[in-house]
Parts: sequence; C-alpha cells; structure tokens
Amino acid sequence: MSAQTPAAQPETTAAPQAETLPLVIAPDPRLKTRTRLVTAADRTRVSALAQRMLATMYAAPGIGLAAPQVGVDLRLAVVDLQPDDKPAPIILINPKVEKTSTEEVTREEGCLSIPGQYADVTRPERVTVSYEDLDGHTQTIEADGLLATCLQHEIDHLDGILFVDHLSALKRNIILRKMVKEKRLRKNG
Ligand code: K1U
Ligand code: ZN
Repeated sequence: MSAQTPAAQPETTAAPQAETLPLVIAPDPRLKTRTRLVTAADRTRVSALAQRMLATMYAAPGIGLAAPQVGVDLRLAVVDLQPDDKPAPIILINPKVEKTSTEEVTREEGCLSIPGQYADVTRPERVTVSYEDLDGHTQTIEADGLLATCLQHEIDHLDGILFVDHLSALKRNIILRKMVKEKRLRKNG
C-alpha cells in the first residue's frame, strides 16, 4: 500500500477581508443630505459596515470615508492617516465637533466622491471631536494638522456638505460642471 501525501495546508488562516462598497460620485442627492444619528438598533449593522468602509477607503486609496459616500444615511465615518504604513483606523459613530480654534489653516483637499479634483480649503486649525466607539463608549480626539482637516471634512459629509461648498461659487461651479460632464460620459460610454 502506498502512503498518501496530504494536501498542502496553509500554516495560518488569514482573517477574511471585508468587501469594498461602491462609492457614490457627485453630483448625487445622497451627498447633499444630512444623515441621521446611529441608534442602539443600528449597532449590530454598524460594526460590519465600518469594516467595509475601511476596506473601501484603503482600496481607493483615501484617508477618510463617511457613510453617505457609500450610500448610507447614518452618522458614521472612518479615518486612517497611515494607509500605506501600519494601519491605525478610527471608527467614529455620531461624531461631533465640540470645539474649534480661532486660528485657521488652508490645506489642499480631495474627495473620493469628487475624483480627480483638488482645491485649497480654509478651516479651523485645531478641533476637539467627540464620538462613540463600537463599544458605545464616548471618546474625544484633540486634533491638529491633516487629522483636524480630515475630521472636519468627514463630519461635513454627515451634514451633506462637500469641500467644494467651502469654495467661491465660481470655483465650485467649475468643479461641479466637470463632475456632471464626467458622469454623463460614463453613462453614455
Ligand atoms: O472623505 C473623503 O472623500 C476622503 C478624502 C479625505 C480628505 C483628504 C484630504 C483632505 C481632507 C480630507 C480622501 O482621502 S481624498 C484622497 C487622499 O487625500 C489621499 C489618498 C491617499 C493617500 C493620501 C491621501
Ligand atoms: Zn470627501
């Protein structure tokens, strides 16, 4: 009788990767709507949704993503400023800007829902943001630099505000017209 060679087995089983979600691209009414608070009834769904939002943000790639950008009407956002380095994701449920500095800073912003368009946006330099984590505990972040800008950009998304809404009407309309044209081209092939 000959010995059977066992089939090769991987030494470790990698954790299953969450699936990405399709991004909502401007113009779209879902990006202009104020979202609703996450309630206790949403909690079970929010954990899996946050993992899929992180997978979508890393794949894009981006440093933040808010629920309306994946078509979900909830006050939920994810942020990670180190997408290429060691992951350091922050999941923000019902985030709220508690305090802003009087000093402002101008930084170039992009948006995964307005691909290929970038513009200088002026915002408070420092912010204090409160939010609930996945365990329902309230957390506070005091942020400056890119993190402060990114947190404000994501919380704006939850209020139906896009970075172009901080620009002059002229600059905003130039960008939005390009987006309308690109959407038409994608639709008509
Ligand atoms: O919310 C979003 O649309 C994501 C957006 C966040 C953001 C970027 C810049 C300033 C404020 C907020 C992006 O992530 S756009 C892509 C981007 O900035 C980036 C992508 C890869 C590496 C580093 C940055
Ligand atoms: Zn954005």
